[in-house]
Amino acid sequence: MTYPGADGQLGTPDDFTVRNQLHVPVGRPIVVHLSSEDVIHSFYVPQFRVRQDVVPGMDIKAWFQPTVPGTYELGCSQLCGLGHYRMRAQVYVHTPEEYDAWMKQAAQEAKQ
Ligand SMILES: [Cu+2]
Repeated sequence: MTYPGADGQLGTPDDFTVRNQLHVPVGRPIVVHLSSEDVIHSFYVPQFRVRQDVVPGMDIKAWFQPTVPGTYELGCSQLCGLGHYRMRAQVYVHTPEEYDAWMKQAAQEAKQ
């Protein structure tokens, strides 16, 4: 997952990447930009009722607004190849204060 960093803009030098963890603040609309380097995958968070195919060569956006802090499962719902079974991650929905603290720490760690 690539995060926009302090400036809130993707594609700038302060972007940073965290493997298999999607951290978001509660109560705000979240837009994810989905892209694939190989085959069709599918972004799926069952508890949010959000599913969007991810197609090579396309920048596809999906959005959701988490309402309850907690940890949720994110999986690929498209049989995409031999590694499909391990295409999973966690969505961490934080309070705004927790999210700000996480963002600050993750951005700092990414710089090192
Ligand atoms: Cu898959």
